[in-house]
Amino acid sequence: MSHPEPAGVTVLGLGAMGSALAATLLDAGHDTTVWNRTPERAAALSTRGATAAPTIGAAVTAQPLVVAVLFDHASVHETLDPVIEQMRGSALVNLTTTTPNEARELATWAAGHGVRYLDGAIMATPPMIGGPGAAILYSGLREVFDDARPVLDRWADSTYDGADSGLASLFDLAMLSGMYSMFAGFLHGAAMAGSAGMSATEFAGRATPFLSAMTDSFAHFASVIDGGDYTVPGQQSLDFSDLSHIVRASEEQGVQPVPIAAVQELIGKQIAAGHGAEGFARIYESLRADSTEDAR
Ligand code: FVH
Repeated sequence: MSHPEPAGVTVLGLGAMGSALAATLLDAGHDTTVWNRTPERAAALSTRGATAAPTIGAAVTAQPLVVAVLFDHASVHETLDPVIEQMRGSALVNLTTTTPNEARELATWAAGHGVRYLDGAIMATPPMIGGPGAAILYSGLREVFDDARPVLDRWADSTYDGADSGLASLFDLAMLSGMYSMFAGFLHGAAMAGSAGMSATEFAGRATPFLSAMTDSFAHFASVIDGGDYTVPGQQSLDFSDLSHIVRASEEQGVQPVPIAAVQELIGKQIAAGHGAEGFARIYESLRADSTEDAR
């Protein structure tokens, strides 16, 4: 049985992430063309077998699949605006972090020049690329996802989230929002314990098992939200969840209560609107996009 040749790919942007993606392709035998605004950054990959394109025009015409791993939305336009007409008929997979609307703008712009666009959001650090635990979300043209799948799967677990090009970015940033809020909560706790002399290392050792166990609550909150009934039995009520004592304790210790005060504010609004007997998950109603709540 014959196996198809690994597809040729151009990688634009050789920062930490672009270099990791290109190196993984080279290791897997793909014909890989690379380009970077600062050309010196292509040297290490050239040694490993990549072709360093001398110009952006040469880069985008060298292969039928072009992958952009640049800094931000503006840098994608700055790089590709001058050569977009040369890309007519190509597929562009953009792994540069953007907002959902920026991704949609790029999809419309690309389509206007006959370029088939797929947006991607990387949920991994550069050393994770090509190994277990790496995930990349995609949205946009399904045909690009399907055609490029043998390339995409070299890097990470690939998930297609739909035709709306903004969805990969949206789901990525939603998860990062959860992550950073959790990190801020941990750091606030470390500052509270630190006010009594506990090292952050000791606090991390003690907090990690507790916080990990608490993530089991996500599924319970989710079923209450999706069921739309915050009065179902077995929930911790908003009245019971009053966090003003944690805010006070933080202030007493001279620690800024900002992260926990933000949560307490959401709880307080729901209680003031008459929902104190309902479950903690009800603060979702203050946050969600199409909320008509007075407790916003
Ligand atoms: N590194 C990570 O852990 C995260 C994981 C999640 C996804 N991000 C996003 O991936 C994009 C690239 O990230 P990176 O880590 O490779 O970033 P840098 O090492 O800073 O490299 C940036 C590259 O972008 C080039 N660049 C910047 N501005 C421009 C521009 N105006 N025109 C052309 N190229 C530009 C830069 O080139 P140079 O400075 O070497 O000349 C680098 O190649 C990013 O969206 C992350 O959010 C990574």
